[in-house]
Amino acid sequence: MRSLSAKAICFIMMISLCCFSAGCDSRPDNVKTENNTEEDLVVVGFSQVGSESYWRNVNTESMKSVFTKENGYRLIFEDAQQKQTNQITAIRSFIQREVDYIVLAPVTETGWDTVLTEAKEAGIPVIIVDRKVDVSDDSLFTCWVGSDFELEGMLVCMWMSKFFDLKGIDPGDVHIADIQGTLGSSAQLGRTKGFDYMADLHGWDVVGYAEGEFTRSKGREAMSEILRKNDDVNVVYCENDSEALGAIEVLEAAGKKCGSDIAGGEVMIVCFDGISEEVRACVANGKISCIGECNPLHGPRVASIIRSLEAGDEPEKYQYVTEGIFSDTSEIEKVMISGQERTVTVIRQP
Ligand code: GZL
Repeated sequence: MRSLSAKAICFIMMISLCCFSAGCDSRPDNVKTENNTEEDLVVVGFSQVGSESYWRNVNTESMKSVFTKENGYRLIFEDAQQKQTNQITAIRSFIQREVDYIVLAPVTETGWDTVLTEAKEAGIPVIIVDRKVDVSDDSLFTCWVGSDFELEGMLVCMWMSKFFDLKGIDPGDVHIADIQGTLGSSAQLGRTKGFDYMADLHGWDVVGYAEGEFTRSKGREAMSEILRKNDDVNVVYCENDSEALGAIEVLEAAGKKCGSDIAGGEVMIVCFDGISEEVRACVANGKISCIGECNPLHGPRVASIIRSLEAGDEPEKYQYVTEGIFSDTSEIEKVMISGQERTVTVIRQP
């Protein structure tokens, strides 16, 4: 996957850091003083989902840029290539190596009780990042930090609802499909739940679902599958950036135009993350109408949790990051749902 340019990372850090909720303290990321010797270092074993998306790459870079020797850490990084079995193996190796902390970005929610019990019995605190784990006993992990995925989904759908009202589009004329993320992951479960609730509430015609696994290639396959069954689809709800880019390729190859003018025959694309320059350019040129921000910069927050634990404090168990909405039009300035209001950030062609 093309690496991110410095400009893209600066943009992401600017947008994402200004959206961090108050919970992230302003202390430096280092946990030890300078000239750390090997035995002084805090050893962190990090099991990452994989490298399936732009979001994931920035998330990995955020963790690696914080957990450095200069900051007093030794990071053991394991990429699971989106397989839970690889994550379980990685956690067991961290236990064998007697790391000080285990950080897990779980690929899906279930199947963690046994290995997290082993970590608990070894006395190693586990911090969950990004997606959640569904375990019988929440003492199996110390903290979780990540996004409210259902809220992300509802905010994007509320933006669409406001847009359709503004344009006089009848809800029954909205023929919408959902390209889902990795089935069983919190991001997919939450974004799909938000979509289902809002589509039902507004009376949209849901023409189908297809699994996109949060990747561009599977996003292409999913869009092709949807088009084969429903050529009248005029809105595509993609559960991440990479899927949206794949869907746009397929729609354009089929002679369709991606854009907000669904009354004029265009196909509206909405998605989540807002990480890649390519996706931001699609918003600026109108191919993508709205993006639900998904904040990838978990490194500083996890470091803050570890510093608290090192100091003998008890950090908040569940830490949600605050996220916004990006769109190509200034016609909708704010979106409100479930008591949560967000100001829309307008991305235009520079
Ligand atoms: C969301 C994260 C999702 C991103 C995708 O926090 O779990 O996984 O939205 C990534 O891009 O693959």
